[in-house]
Amino acid sequence: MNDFAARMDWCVKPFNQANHAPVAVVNGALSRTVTSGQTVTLDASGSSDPDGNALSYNWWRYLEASGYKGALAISNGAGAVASFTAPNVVSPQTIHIILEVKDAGAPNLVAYQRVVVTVNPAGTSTPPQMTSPAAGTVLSPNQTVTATGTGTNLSWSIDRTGDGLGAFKTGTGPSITFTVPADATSTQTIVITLTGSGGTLSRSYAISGAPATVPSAPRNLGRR
Ligand SMILES: [Ca+2]
Repeated sequence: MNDFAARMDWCVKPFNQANHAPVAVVNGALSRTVTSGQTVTLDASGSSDPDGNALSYNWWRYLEASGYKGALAISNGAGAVASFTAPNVVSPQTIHIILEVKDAGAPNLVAYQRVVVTVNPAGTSTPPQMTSPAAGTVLSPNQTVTATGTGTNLSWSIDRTGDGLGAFKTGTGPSITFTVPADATSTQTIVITLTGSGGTLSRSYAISGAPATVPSAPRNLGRR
């Protein structure tokens, strides 16, 4: 009703005597992703009013729209800058926060914004991804291969199956370079295992039949 009353005032009063709605501004993204335990800052200090009215603020959770229904304490919820601690969740959950900015005009007018916060469980990260070599790549004996991946705290383990040995190369970081064993055969595979904070990923690569480089031993030895 206040909107309607204000509109009636616009018809009969000059601009400087009618009240106009404030402008609600949220500093930062309206859609955010955080981790449990992280502090989420809600900052509406950039809000304004065309009439220069004093502003009052109210931050509240829109429970019906929120996936997370548990307890949530918004600190300084009646201030321009409020905050809350992202709650513990076991799977990603959304929290919808509504900002109400009310002016001190007559009649009072209110403007709104919505911030959608997605809370991810603590202790999980994005699963690692292997960007090269592409799945299905066939490797050759003696070939130098650089494997690359994305994720956090990456470590690598390169194994040739069928040789009864463990990994022939290990390393850490976003990439690793190794050489396919010269005596690798097509009955074996190269298994690249990438481990990161978010999980472990293994991929097998076939080995082509013929060695890329012929071993340097004289070939006529043993001939009869
Ligand atoms: Ca106003």
